[in-house]
Amino acid sequence: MSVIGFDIGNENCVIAVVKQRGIDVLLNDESNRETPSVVCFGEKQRFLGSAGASSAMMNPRSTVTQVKRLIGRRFKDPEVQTDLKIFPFDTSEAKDGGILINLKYLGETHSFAPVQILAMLFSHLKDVAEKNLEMPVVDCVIGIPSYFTDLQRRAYLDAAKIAGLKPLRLMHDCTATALSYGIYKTDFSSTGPTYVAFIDIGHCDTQVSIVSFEVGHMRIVSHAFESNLGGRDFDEVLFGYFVAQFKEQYKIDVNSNIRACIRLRAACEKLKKVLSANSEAPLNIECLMDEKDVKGFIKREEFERLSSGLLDRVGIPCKKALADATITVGKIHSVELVGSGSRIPAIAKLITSLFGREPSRTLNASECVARGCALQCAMLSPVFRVREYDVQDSNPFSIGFSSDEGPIRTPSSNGILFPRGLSIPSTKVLTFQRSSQFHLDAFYADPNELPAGVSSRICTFTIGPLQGSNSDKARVKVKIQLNLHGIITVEAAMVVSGDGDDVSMQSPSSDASADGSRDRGNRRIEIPVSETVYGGMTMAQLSEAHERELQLTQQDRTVEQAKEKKNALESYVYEMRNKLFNTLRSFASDEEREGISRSLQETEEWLYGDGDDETENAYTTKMQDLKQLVDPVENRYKDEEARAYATRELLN
Ligand code: ATP
Ligand code: K
Ligand code: MG
Repeated sequence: MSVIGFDIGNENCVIAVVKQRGIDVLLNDESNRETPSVVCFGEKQRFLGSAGASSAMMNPRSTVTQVKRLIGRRFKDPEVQTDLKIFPFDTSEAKDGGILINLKYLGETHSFAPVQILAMLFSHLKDVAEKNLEMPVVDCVIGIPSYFTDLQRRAYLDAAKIAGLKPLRLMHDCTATALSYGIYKTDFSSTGPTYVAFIDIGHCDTQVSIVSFEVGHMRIVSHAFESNLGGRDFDEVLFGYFVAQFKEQYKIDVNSNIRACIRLRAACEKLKKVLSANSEAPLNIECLMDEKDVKGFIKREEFERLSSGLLDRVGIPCKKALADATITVGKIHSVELVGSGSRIPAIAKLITSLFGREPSRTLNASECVARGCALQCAMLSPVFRVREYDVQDSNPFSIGFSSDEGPIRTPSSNGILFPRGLSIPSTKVLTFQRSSQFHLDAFYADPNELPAGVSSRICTFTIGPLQGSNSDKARVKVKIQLNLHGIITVEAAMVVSGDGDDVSMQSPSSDASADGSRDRGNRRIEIPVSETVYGGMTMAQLSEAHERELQLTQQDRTVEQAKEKKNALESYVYEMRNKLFNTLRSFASDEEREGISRSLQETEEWLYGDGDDETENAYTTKMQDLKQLVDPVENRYKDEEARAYATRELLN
């Protein structure tokens, strides 16, 4: 069993694996360490990852990128609407308020939920990993942004399940990075914690965590984020600049042409990268639109001036993380800058002025999340031995509960059952006095902590019916967990009866440590619990999606196999034509040679005509027909070869 870490980025995915001698990053089909997060629907098959990126321009409207932005979100969410404006694919609102992505595939329009598209990406990465390792990949740890809501986390688990993966943990990106930083370090002070700031600037977001390290132990002190600020926003600055310039200079409106938009955006991203290493850069696109070639040019200074607003915003989560950690800049031992979006030189400058020291680049900026996830996977997997290391993550958003009788107030925590900053995982036990089935609602208690537009509802648990209680009011204990993925679940609910000792009788109350030992002498009967997640998938939908994914994979395989057989037939035609006039020449009669030659010619013509796009079976049949003619000649040649060999052996 392998232990794998996945970093699923908006732009790139990375797969890491723990081996006996260390952590490896796996290469994809094109021998790259990063795989584009692209799912593209061609006319007859899907193209995933690198293949998706290469096919994107041919299928601009049926290529999905940045699906992570849409996962577990509502169509009407203003942030989603802003994103959808720049995505070239068609979308609509699903019945449950979610998002549907509508794509042309096999001559028809098909609709997929973002979770299904994400599953396709997972399934591709799983495939890449399995090919590499030559063994099944199931257990894994997946990196997620710390600002992901309960629903987004559940959607990740659903996508993983559809793809046949089993995440042992969804791990916050910066936590994974911090783990890959801390586990091998032995030079931490033994007199107190060492504080390190991790700043991850990706394609779409910026995340900051302050982490305290002690020997054998790390603890996340604070998380902060800006969910709408990443490399992509810098591309948009350049994009806007050139759209305006080209409107004036070439009288073209790039925004009116999807293909031109995609090409200009891609060119701007390249330009941005060039500007990271050079003080100026040119932009040239042939035939951008209206048959016009365009030329542009920008200096780094100008780019920095245009993006000064974005640069200022990078500082906001950094300051917030420090404030939440209640430590001053002076206490920070080092600032680790990761994520490829951070390669813009002006960003490092800004961080330097903010923290009063240059950021370090100790870690591999694009691989650290996947590496940390792989390490965590090894730590959680029973089949692997890793050095003892304690990772304590922190709850990003305060979570409260209410029941049919109103908000649940606990004496200690001001109505909030799982406060922000609480360690993950955590368990709480609530006690109620009830005579029948009841509901518990989980919700985010402080909208100010959440990304804009996110609903505060999490889910509703139905507790009961209450069996085994013969009194009017039964004592019901509900054990609630903020689990390792950062998801709220009810672990168990039970009716407790008897005169045994119980400290949490006041109804309702919270008591994190109430468990069996306190209830000696009591009888406990477990009662059913069901959950309703708003916008989540039901078991039936999940298994339907799984079936669908299998069909799509089968279709891709069918098309791929036909292509392979076609290639084989093509090579056979060329090889035999060559052999027929060389090695095989003296083994065929004139008549045979003519017949074979004619068949080879016909097959070639067929391949470029009617047979250009045929089934696997059609190519196999053609191959068999050819072989029937060629094999007797080839066999004569082989027999002769064998005879000659035997004679040589005899003589020696
Ligand atoms: P996210 O974390 O938002 O999900 P991601 O993990 O895919 O996305 P990264 O791979 O860390 O993101 O970073 C991708 C971003 O980095 C892109 O915007 C890309 O243009 C940018 N980038 C890559 N190389 C450079 C460079 N040399 N200079 C500037 N930006 C760069
Ligand atoms: K990445
Ligand atoms: Mg990232």
